[in-house]
Amino acid sequence: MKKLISLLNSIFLSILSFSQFGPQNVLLDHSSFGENPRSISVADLDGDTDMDVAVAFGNGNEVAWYENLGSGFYSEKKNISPFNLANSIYASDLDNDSDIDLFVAGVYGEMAWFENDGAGQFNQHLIATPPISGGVLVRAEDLDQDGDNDLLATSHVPSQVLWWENLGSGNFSAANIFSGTIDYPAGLSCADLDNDGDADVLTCGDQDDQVIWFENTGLGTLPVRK
Ligand SMILES: [Ca+2]
Ligand SMILES: [Ca+2]
Ligand SMILES: [Ca+2]
Ligand SMILES: [Ca+2]
Repeated sequence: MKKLISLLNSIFLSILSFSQFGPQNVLLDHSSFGENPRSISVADLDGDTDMDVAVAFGNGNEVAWYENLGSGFYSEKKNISPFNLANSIYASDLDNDSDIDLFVAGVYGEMAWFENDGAGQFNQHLIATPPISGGVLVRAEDLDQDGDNDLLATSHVPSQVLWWENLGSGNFSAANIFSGTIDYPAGLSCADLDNDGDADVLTCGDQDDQVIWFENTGLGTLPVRK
């Protein structure tokens, strides 16, 4: 029995050792300059199979990325574009050409997607938004299951969850607003929560202590709050 316990202990410890982390590595250390990085998203932005890092800078008023140089070493910051009070960034292929584009929102609701030329050079396209502001968060997911990634956002004022259908060729519909309300949505995530094959949407209320999800009810219909 003692041998068995000892064996189990050593297996447990060896599993633990695989999940430990080394010291932190620094991509950016310009804290004295107040660039205020607020959001990150990781994807292969230059198509060389390694993971690069895109960053939204709030007070820096810009979006930028860091190229993975291999083995976890990163380039200096590569500027993509000025962006007023950039608050949230999400990497996803938005024009279905197999390279990873960027979806960005500012604190006051400005939104744009940045078309990747495949090598990490980006071209900005503005997205028409209703008057939303305050801690805007963004994400992209194929909500209507037509093979392209649609856009999602939350805003504080008014407190809303919204989505834009991807119409193809880099065009998006007007904003659709989810039914139901939540006070100051402060998180945004997607996953198939009811195992019916489509992506559902989760958020949480900063001011009303709620974590909720919206069931995706299928093609062309608004999700239903759970
Ligand atoms: Ca890369
Ligand atoms: Ca693309
Ligand atoms: Ca879609
Ligand atoms: Ca589902």
